Amino acid sequence: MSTVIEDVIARKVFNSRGEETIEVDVITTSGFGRASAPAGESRGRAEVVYYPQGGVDEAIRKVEELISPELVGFNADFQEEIDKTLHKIDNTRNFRIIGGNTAFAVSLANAEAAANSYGLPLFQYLGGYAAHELPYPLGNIISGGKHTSGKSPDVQEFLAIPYGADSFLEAATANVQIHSKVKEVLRKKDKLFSSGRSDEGAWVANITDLEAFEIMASTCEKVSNELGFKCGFGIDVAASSFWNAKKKKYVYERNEKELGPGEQLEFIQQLIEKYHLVYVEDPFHEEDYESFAELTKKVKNCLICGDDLFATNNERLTHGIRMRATNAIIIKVNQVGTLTDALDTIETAKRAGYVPVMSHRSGDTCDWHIAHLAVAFKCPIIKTGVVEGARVAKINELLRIEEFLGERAKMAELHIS
Ligand code: 2PG
Ligand code: MG
Repeated sequence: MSTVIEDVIARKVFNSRGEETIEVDVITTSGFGRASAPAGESRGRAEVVYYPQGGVDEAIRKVEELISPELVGFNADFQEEIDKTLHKIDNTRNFRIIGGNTAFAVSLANAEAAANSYGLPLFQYLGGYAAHELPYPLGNIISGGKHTSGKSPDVQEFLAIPYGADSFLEAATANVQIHSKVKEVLRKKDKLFSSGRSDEGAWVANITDLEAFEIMASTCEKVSNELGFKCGFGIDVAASSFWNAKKKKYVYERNEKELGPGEQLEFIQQLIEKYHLVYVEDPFHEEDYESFAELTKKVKNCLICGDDLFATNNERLTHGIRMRATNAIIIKVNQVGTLTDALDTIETAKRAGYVPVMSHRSGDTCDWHIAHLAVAFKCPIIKTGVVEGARVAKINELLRIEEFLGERAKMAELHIS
């Protein structure tokens, strides 16, 4: 078998939001890999630039004229070399010449091509024999914030996590049940509810933040009791999207309140205590490391996670670790561009005892790569929605991985309570 790259081909496809995105095929002498890039709606400011000027068309041109000629002849299993070469071709800090999503698609397609050349599933190629732990699925149940419009909550995501499940199948089943029971509650609560769902497949309803908390708490408890294991819940506040830097306030427009940083901290702490939240992502805006650190110090049994805060960037994470800002980090490969960059960040996180959470984007494709990355890199949690095609693609792939591993499959170590 040979992993020598023979061709790199790029094309335009669409993501689940209907936006144009780039898809790349990497063809080796004995194998083939394909990857398409996702896109965020609530993006961190420290994320790389997705596309060069000229958008996806220009990105495709860059693959044809610059990237493909350079990579043909390389061995696909030299992932680090390939990713370094992408940086060299681009030669900027934020991939603005070739586009971060271009780098992402090439990098992931290459990893898959290498795995495929060896006849291995991607998670085994990347993680080896030791990769046999399944992540807990963190699933979006109710949407708000930038992922919706109208009178829905200001908090962007209300997320279930069945952390007491013994298998991935059990966990995924719990999330589906929570999702469907919440629909019934929303039907009764919101007379205008028409079963609308956001890009991530979570419900969009005319309710306040506090109503969403109540609904999540009672539904998760009900499903926990029915299934006989713990189903907790958490939130992605995505606070950067409603931080008003001029006023120095978090403006909860739909709930008609404004909170200063101190009040925000108190509010979040109360929510964690009252609802026993086990996961809180981006409770403060993306430059406020201090408030993150203060909250992390104050709460117990809750993951405080940085998404926009870190943007999967190793330097930002290193700064955060020095400040003891959080105890978890969202990993979105397209926030940094390449697999190697993302792996560096995951390794830094693990050395500090931070929980890496592998994540989809709100605009995603039916690619399943992150399912493999979560297992390969031992991320104890995967955030990838509950229903909707692009989400189910990852969930179903994890079910296949669990089946493939057979008796060796076990759930990841995750201590939240
Ligand atoms: C987030 C994500 C995914 P987006 O904020 O965590 O849920 O949203 O992809 O829009 O950044
Ligand atoms: Mg987020």
